[in-house]
Amino acid sequence: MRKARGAFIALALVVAGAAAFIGGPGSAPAQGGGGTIEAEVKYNGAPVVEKLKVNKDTQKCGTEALIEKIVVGPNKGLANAVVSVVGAKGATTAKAGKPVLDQHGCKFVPHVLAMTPGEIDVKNSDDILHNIHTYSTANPSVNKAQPKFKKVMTEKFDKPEIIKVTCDVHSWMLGWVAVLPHPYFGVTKENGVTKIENVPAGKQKVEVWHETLGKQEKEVEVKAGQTVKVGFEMKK
Ligand SMILES: [Cu+2]
Repeated sequence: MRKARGAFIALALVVAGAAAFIGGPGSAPAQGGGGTIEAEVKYNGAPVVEKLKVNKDTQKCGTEALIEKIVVGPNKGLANAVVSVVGAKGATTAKAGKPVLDQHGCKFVPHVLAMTPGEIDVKNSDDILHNIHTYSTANPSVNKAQPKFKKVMTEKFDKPEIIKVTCDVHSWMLGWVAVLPHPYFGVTKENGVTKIENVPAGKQKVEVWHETLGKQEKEVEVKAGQTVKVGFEMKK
């Protein structure tokens, strides 16, 4: 009993000391001890872009649609890959700002969008009729016309999953929305790179997902205030 009380007092002193340190003059609030993951995703192959003749709404859509299945940058960087920390715990805060999926030039922009659960604005910048059709299983499926006068429709994706999005008016239109349970994610640009910031320190599993090349996983050690680099090479 005596021993336990002694331990309690010691603990109380430590806690008080830590509190004094955190709250001390000039000390910045702790950032949760997070680090940065810089992921570089490469693809050692040729880009895959299919072309399709368009004969509908050509004044907005053009006469040729590009279906970009594998977009590769000049240094073999793979674009449109979602990089996320699997099972990351800690902050449950959503990313700032409502995500926007635009329909512009009869394409979904961005082609791959990642978000935390919640609302998304689906825009129609084209002045023609589009239709939003989602292939989801965890979230209710959306299949709605978006006439030209309906500039924005707000939808809600509450459950984490990767959702395929199409438009039934323009068969080639294809987009992806990755709903992730935490804010630790990024989507690669044409250099194949994305950075994930404020990731809780410790061993973390990093996952890459690409619409045609599938998934890969690697473990990294995240250190507070530091950047850890991790490289992936996706294969067919
Ligand atoms: Cu459309």
